[in-house]
Amino acid sequence: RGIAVVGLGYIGLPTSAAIAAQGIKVTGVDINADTVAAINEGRVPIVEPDLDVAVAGAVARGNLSATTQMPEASAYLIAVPTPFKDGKKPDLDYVEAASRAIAPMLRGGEVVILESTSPPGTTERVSRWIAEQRTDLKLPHDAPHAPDVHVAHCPERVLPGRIMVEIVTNDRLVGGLTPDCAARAAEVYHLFCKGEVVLTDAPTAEMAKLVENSFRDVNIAFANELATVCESMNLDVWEVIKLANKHPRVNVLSPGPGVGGHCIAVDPWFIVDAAPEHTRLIRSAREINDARPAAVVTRIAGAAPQGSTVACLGLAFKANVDDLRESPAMDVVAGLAEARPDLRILAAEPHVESLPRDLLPHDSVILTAATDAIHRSQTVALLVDHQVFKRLDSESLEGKTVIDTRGLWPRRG
Ligand code: SAJ
Repeated sequence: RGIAVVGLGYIGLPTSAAIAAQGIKVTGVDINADTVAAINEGRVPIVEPDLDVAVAGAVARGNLSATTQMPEASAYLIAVPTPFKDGKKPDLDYVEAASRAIAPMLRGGEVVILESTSPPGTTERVSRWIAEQRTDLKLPHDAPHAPDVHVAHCPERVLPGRIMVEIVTNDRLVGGLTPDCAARAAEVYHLFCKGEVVLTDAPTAEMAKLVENSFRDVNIAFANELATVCESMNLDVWEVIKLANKHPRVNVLSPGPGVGGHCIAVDPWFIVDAAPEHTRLIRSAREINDARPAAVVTRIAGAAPQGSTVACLGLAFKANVDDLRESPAMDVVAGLAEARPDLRILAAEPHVESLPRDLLPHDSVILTAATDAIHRSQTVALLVDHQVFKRLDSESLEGKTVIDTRGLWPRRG
C-alpha cells in the first residue's frame, strides 16, 4: 500500500509530486473531478514554478495517480483547506469530511497526518472523528499506549513561489497525539525531506504553525503602521526602514497595500479565536493590515484629478506569483472603482490574460500592458512589486504622480 494525499491544492499536489519523485506510489484524492482528470493527464491546474514538470514526470512514471475515491493506503496526509468561516470561526468541515472518508479504509497499522493549518486540538478531533465511525479500532486519543492507527499533525510551511524547493528543504515539525504517533509520522517525512524533522506533541505543533504566520503578520503590521506614520510626517518610510535595519538586531519588514494570501491573513484569527481575552496585539495587527487597502484607495483617490486615468500596476497577492485570490491589490482596484466612478482605471497584471471575474462588474476598469497603462495615465499606483515592474522606472514615469505602495522604485526628487 502506498501513500494517499487528500486534497490536491497548493500543498497536497506538490507534496504528492515530491513523495512520488522518490519512487513511492502516491494516490492523490480530491473531490474535484476536473482536478483529478487534469492530474491523471499529467497537467497541473495551479501555477507554481517546477510543479508542472514534477507532476507530469511522476504521472508518466506511474508513481502518481489521482482519484475522487478514497483508496487504501499505509499513510494518509490530509491537506485540505481550513478557512475562517464568515470571518468568525475556523471552518473544519473539510478536515472532518476527509477524516470520515479515511475511516472506512483503515485496517490497523496506518498513520493519519493532518497537514492543514488548524486550531489547537484539531488533530485530536481527527482521531475522534475516525473513532466515531470505527468503534472496532483503538485510536490514540483514548488508547494512547497501543492504538491501532497513529494520528499526528505536520503543518505545511512552504512559501508560494518557492514550494517545490521548500517542500524538500524546510525543517518539519511533527506533533503526535502520542510520542509513538510522532515517530511513525516522521518516517513519512524522512522519505522526501532534507530538512530536520523535529518531534513534538500535536497541540504544540498546531500552535507553532499559527505562531509562525502570526509573527509575520504582526511584523508586517508594524511596517504598515510605520508607513502611515511616515506619510503623515512626509517622511520616506523606505529610507527610514532601510536605515533602522542597519542596526544589527533590527529587521523591519516591508509595508505594502495589505496582507493577502490564504494563510497570513487567516491563521492569526485561529489564535484570537482560541484565546480572545489574551490577543490584543495579534488582533490589532490583523486590523491594521486589513485597513491598508482602503487607506491606499484614499491616497490614490486624493491624488487623481476628476475624470483622469489611473494606472494600477499588479493584481496578484504578492510579487512574482499569479495568484489573485485574497489579494489586497484586487481590493484596491475594486475599491477605487467604487469610490471614484469618474476615473478610468488601467490595470496591469502580466500573469493574467483577461480581466479577473471579480473586476468585471466595474466598467471603468480595463486590463492592459503596464507600459500602455503608464503611458495613458496621469497617476500611477504600484500595487505589486513584480520583478518585471522594476525596470519600468524610467522616463515613462516622468511628470506623473507616482504612488509606490511597495517601495519598488527609487523615490524621485
Ligand atoms: N507582505 C508584506 N510585507 C512583507 C512581506 C509580505 O506586505 O514584508 C505581504 C505580501 O505581499 C502578501 C502577504 O504579505 O500579500 C503574505 O505573503 P508572504 O510572502 O509573507 O507569505 P505567504 O502567504 O505567501 O506564505 C506564508 C509563509 N509563512 C511565513 O513566512 C511565516 C509560508 O512559509 C507558509 O507556509 C504559508 O504562509 C502558509 O501556507 O501558511
